[in-house]
Amino acid sequence: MPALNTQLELDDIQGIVLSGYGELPQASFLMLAFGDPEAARRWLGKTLERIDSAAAGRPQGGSRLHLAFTWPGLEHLELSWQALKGFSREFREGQAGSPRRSRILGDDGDSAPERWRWGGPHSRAIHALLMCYAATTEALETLLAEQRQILTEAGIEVVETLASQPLPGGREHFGFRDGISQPKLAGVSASQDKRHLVTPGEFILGYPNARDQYTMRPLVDPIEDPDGLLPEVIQDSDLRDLGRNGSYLVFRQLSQDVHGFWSWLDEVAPNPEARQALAAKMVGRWPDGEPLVKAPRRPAGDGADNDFGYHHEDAEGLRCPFGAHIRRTNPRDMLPPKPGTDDSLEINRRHRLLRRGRAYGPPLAESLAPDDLLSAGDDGQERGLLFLCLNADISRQFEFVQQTWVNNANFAGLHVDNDPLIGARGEGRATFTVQNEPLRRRYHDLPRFVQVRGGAYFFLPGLRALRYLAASPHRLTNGVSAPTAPATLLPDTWWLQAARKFNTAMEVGIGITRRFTRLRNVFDRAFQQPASDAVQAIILRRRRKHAIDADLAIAEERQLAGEEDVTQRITELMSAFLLRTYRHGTAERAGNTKTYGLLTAEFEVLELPDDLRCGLFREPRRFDAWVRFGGPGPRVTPDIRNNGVLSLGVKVTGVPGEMLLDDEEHTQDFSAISAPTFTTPDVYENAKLQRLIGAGLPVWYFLNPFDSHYLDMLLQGLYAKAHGSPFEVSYWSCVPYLYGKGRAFKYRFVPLLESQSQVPLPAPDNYLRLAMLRTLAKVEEVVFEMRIQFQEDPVTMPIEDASVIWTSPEIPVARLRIPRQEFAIAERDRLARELTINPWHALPEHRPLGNQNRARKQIYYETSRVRQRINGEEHFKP
Ligand code: N7H
Repeated sequence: MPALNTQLELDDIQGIVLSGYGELPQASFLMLAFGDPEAARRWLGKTLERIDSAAAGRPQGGSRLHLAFTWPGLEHLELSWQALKGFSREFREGQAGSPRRSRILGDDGDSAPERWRWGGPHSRAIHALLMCYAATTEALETLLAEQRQILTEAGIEVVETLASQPLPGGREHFGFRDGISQPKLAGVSASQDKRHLVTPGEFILGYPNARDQYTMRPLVDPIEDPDGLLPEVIQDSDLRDLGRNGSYLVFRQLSQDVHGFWSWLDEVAPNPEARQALAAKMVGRWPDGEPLVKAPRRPAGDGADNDFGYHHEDAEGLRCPFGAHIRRTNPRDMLPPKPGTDDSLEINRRHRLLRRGRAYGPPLAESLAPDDLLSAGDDGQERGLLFLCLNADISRQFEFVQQTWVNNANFAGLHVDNDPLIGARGEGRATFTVQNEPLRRRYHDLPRFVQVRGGAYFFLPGLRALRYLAASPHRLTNGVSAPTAPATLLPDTWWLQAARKFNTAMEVGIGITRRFTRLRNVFDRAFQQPASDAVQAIILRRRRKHAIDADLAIAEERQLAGEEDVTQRITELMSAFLLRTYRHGTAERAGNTKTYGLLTAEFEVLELPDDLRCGLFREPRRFDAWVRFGGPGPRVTPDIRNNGVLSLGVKVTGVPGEMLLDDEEHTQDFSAISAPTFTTPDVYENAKLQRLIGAGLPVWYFLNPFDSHYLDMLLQGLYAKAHGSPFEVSYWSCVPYLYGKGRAFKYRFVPLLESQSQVPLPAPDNYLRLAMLRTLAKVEEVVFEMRIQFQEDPVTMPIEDASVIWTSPEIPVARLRIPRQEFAIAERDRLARELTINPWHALPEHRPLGNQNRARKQIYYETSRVRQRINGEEHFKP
């Protein structure tokens, strides 16, 4: 067995992991929903002081508190995306998270999550579990009153209180002694019994597991833990370990039909002795806990012994049936292919559970004796087990036990049975087989005795991890305004879920239309211009009617109220998105995310008439330049699934003169997209869009009838499509720039390439890059003409509104020549990630104008720094 000598950090492990707190028989479990994340963190900071570690030893009376979180809870505490992603899939998905999960667990019929009282798809989201233990009812009352008060003050709602009720003699409601058999933690327990000895890494994260490997757990980049709160990863890595000393906690409220159980037994058994014996066969132990393997016929009174195996003592199941509850849930040494050997025990060791359950509800009969339970009749009261268990890998441990052992009809050579006590019954009823000589005996029509009423998966962090969760999330921006609420702050109501589904459906729908590219091209030739003119006419009518911006001179800007706050908020949203999304070394841009290619080029200023000779265009000459062709964000997707708007970034180098930004010298950048209007008319609307992107609802931005952007949507829709090649698209600046004193211009890069590439179907993920490669293999150079147009009227050609297309004539001023070259290489892609295109890398003569340009100064600057920081890169100066 590996790693027996692993030294556990007891002072960092929550006490409940190492002990079931038999000394504290009173317990209550509070399911919590957070309000404001900041308040929740403050509450956590205070509460964690009350949580005892395993180093505190077993409790001597008094009370104890422990804390665990669901994945939505951790998200709500604004844990970074990188850390959130590190949790196991089943934990992220949740116990009721998918039909597949419910099938694995056997949660169907009355036990289906839709019917759960809590934790189901229709109930309030649960963020955390506060576990309260006490020696006496009074002590528990006091503890609960005090905790409720603190919770109320922190704006935290108690969604559900699950009060346990201890039963006499350590029994559970069917009348059997429970909690006898537990795995023993190697290095902690004195036991040398290899049937029970298990390496702690099977229950506690951050230690080697039974395979001598580290179970998957959340790790975070050191930049996200600037105060060094978390332990370092033991393996060879510079990451910090958020999982270490934590454990996954499975919680299920299992109601027991005690009357149903004993009356079913009464029907099939001829007398009280036979009734009790059959019940014992179902459990695998006599009511007092004595194992059938040791005392098969009747209790010998030797007590709740756990020192037995199955293969050598009872290979045929004649003493304890194969299908008995304890034989299914812990088959010990009977597992194939080599039952009875250490190998068999080793396999078994990968599926152990540390049980921490407690009974709830009043006993049907005080004595819990079978005869009394039967004669008590049905009192209609709810009772059962608050099943809690700890494990390092929910899928390999708890879910495996449920699926492969408890609910598996083919367990141990059986074919129609499942766990007689706790098994799911599907549509019908189950069978229970009792091996016997000369013939086995089969019992039919077992109803479901145990139903699921609620459930959730929790993460029970180590104490340092709790401290980390309580600390404010590390912000990279200098924080004037509070960041807007993350998506999960929106109540997870049915309509929001429906809206998300609608959003996805719309995106899928748009994606499908992308596949009809020829039809689309025909449509564009006929309607793109007239439709765009019509939309523009509507926008202009409104502008003229209200004489919007009529008071401004040509090239004059207007500062909008609150513009800086909004800009700050967008910057923070985007920075947070980057931090959440990317691991070290992989961060991409928050917008214009995918790089189709970064190429070298020549920027050739044309011979111009005197009145156009200004700034970069002062004299005809050639500059070296970089050109980046990119796709929309915020994620890197297959090209056919992008939103159909491509982008162009040009960085002209060696430009003489003082520049507006000082992080680079002598670079004049241009940036443009494949639509003449920008997605949002101004920063206010942009902030709304960013927020809805965060909530997974970008489509709502356009369709919300109370705050619609139909016209913007139409304009975007007219130009957004599956393009054949980035070399064959026009790119518009959308927003204006200064052209020397008193003049404002917009520009467009127009492709001079004749060819028209088709979108290949099915489209390879990077078909746009492939199209560029194909072109550069054929032609010596690809040329774009840069054309500019001047503002002629402040109302119909506004500076502050990017949804208006200017109609003044276009004048060619430069050519962008891209020679044949090899660009699809790793080095270029790395460079593309480092390169920052910022319209403020500009000569003062070409100062960016308008609110969205003003916002871009900060947004581009800060998010590129965040990106570079995540990637551990310096700012790249071309
Ligand atoms: Fe079980 N019961 O009272 O009948 N369980 N259990 N359980 N159970 C055990 O050996 C019971 C449930 C395990 O190591 C005993 O400690 C009831 C679930 C495991 O030999 C009794 C419910 C799961 C063991 C019960 C219930 C398990 C075990 C004997 C539901 C996991 C240890 C006492 C209401 C998926 C086996 C003992 C071993 C023992 C009962 C649920 C697992 C009496 C009533 C959901 C691993």
